[in-house]
Amino acid sequence: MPLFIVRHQHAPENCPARDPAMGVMLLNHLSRPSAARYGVVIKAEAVVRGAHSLFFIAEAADETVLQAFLAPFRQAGEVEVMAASTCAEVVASGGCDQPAAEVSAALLDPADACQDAIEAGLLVHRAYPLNGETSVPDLAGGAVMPNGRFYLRNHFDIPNLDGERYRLSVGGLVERPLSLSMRDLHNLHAESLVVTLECAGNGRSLFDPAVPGEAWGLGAVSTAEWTGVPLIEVIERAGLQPGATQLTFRGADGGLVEGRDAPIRFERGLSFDQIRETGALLAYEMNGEPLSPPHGYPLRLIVPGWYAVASVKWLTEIIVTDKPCEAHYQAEKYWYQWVRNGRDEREPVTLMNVRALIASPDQGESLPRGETAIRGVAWSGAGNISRVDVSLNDGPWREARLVGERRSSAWQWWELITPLEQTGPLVVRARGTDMAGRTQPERAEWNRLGYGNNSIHCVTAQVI
Ligand SMILES: Nc1nc2c(c(=O)[nH]1)N[C@H]1C(S)=C(S)[C@@H](COP(=O)(O)O)O[C@H]1N2
Ligand SMILES: [Mo]
Repeated sequence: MPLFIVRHQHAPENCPARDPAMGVMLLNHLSRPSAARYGVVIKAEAVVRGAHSLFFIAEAADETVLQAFLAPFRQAGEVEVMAASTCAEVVASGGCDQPAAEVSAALLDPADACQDAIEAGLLVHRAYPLNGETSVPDLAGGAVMPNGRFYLRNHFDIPNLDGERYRLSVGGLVERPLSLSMRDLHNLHAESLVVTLECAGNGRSLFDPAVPGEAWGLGAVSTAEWTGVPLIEVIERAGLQPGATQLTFRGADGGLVEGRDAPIRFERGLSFDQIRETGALLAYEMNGEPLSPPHGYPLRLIVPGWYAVASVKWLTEIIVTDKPCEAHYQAEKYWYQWVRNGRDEREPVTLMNVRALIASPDQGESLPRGETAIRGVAWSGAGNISRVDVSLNDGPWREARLVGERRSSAWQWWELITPLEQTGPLVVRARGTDMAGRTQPERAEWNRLGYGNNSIHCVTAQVI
């Protein structure tokens, strides 16, 4: 509903509140239930002290509806009605002087999505497309991340799909093309997997020299329990034609991108071997709830172990082919591009690098002397975490304790309890190692698009 700011001003000698009966009448008129009878929603109201002016913020279907409600205030003085926007709307539309963007029913209102993300505690980087990261201390919550605080990475507007009318189509080199409703998918064998998703650009802002792209800090990572249908089962139902080796996954979102003339859809590809190795899932639930629109409602792919770009949201089509996918986000983005010995080298972004993050203490936090717990999470796409080592003030690496269940494809909790005797700065570093024997470098190798930054995390706290 449209938003308005109303200002009511009266002459000091006519202050209606001086007359108790009149004051109470206006107070009742302004109450939520009374406003609701006029079709007006009052968000907040306040009087400027000593200035005989009242402001309030209200929603109404249009200005006429609001004006009808305002009659008693017009009798008591003047009334001014100003069309207004929420702060999120102004940011999403690109400034105070920009008209509010018209949002088609097929899309989620970007201002609402942004407002929800901010209220849930995400650190929003951009309102359009909506990108926000989880705060690093929040990584040390429960075993999974609450859905509202799970980071968000979008390349385009967020589709607002209708789950009732939704169909997943499976076509291309198959024997029986499929068109599956959500009900069909719910009737197939369901599986739940706890999987950590990390954006390949997580930590990008820490590359030096700076690289283009979303300037993520370290919170573009979160873990959830995903429920859905193993992808391989759906593919087996469709049956493969000879020569079929590859899959393209197409999302409902799209738009214009650099280097392509026509609008594209968000697409990624995997080979059959890759879907078998990863145990990819067609997920419809996140932590026991239906996916929310920003996380891919009603269906997304989850590719355990891979950087999250592979986990296509709002999945509407699976196309079986005999050639690798050549989509923009497959062929032009998500490649490591290194300059090694003066020569260009490149490699596609696939499995997540091994990485440990320190959730507590937080950067700049003050810690009392005495025993303290250094805590965090660690994960790798290539296997379980085998150890996490912690170093304090450049001292020797000490092995932290791994806490909780060991799950492949989900982060591992770790902690080190240690006494802090000296006051002053405390430099904490943490380094993860996985079962495949991979460990973290002091400084990850710089690459043009800023992917896979798994430099050792370092936090400086103060012991007081
Ligand atoms: N359809 C679609 N799927 C997508 C994306 C997207 O923009 N569109 N972004 C990808 C990237 S780069 C990441 S990091 C993850 C983010 O998932 P989340 O927003 O649920 O955290 O979704 C991936 N899947
Ligand atoms: Mo990403």
